[in-house]
Amino acid sequence: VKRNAEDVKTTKEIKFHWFPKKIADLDRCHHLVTKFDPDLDQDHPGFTDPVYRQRRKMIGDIAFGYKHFYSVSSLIRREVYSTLRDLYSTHACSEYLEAFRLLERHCGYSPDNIPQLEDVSCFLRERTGFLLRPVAGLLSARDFLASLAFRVFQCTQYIRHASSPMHSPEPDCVHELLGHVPMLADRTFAQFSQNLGLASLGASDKDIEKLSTLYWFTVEYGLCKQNGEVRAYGAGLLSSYGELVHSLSDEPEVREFDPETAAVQPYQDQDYQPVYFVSESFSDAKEKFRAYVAGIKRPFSVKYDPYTSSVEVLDNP
Ligand code: HBI
Ligand code: FE
Repeated sequence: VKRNAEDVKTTKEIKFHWFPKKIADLDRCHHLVTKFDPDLDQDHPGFTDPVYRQRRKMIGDIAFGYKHFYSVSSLIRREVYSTLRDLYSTHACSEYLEAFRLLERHCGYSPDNIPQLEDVSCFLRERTGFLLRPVAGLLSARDFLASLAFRVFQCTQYIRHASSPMHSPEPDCVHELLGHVPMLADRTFAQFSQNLGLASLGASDKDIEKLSTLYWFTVEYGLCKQNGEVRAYGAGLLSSYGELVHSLSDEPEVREFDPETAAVQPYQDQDYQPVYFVSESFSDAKEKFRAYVAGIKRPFSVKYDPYTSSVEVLDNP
């Protein structure tokens, strides 16, 4: 057992061991004893089995790398959560608001808590069959879109840097949990997301680029009409106080959603969007998207089988 010199402190003449003062300090309580270790103990049944020892090492590394999740991020989180929450009732679409209420009631959404990925994933599975899986950062558009085909959303788990609580250049757990998750709990929106994913499978680089731009102007920055008002449903808007306000002000240009146009509209990932697209409803967006996809050329078509979570590839006649 290795201990650092600083682990033994001195007060007056009495020496005492360092000990954990808060739950996150348990990250430092990770010293293993070497007894019964499959790498070191020749009598261990796995000692002569390199495959077993390799697997144990992998599992062990995950445990060693584990960090207590809440403490560092809860302050940033409280500030962002409360600030955004105040805007939702006037800026978010009704589908978002309904899911958000449920997430607060059943899933540990609150200013002081970061819910566990697994709890949120179970919630989504019951609502729409979407699952969350952890991802380490920004994925290629092709890989990211492909996962949507299986109703899997690749979800980052780290939080933005504390020096910039209201903005993150890359997706972080605030963006995923406050932006994407509530919308993925809506059936029509979930189907729309999966359709985007299915359209991307095996598509040309050029079509991936277009689908990715469509994703940008709908899933990330989409607006929709509700009871004569314009509301936000895009995750990039619902997770950014500044842009959420900007998008519903009279500064930006707002156009009617049309996939052909949105797929080639240049977009801005460094600043607020100058242009947004507004849909009549999700069903309307879904139908328009269906027509758009029919125009994408692939030498095959795909059919999703929900019983086996797999796609069937059919050759075009
Ligand atoms: N990767 N992890 C992650 N999260 C996203 O939201 C994401 C991504 N890669 C690409 C992407 N989004 C979009 O910009 C589209 O290209 C699909
Ligand atoms: Fe996103």
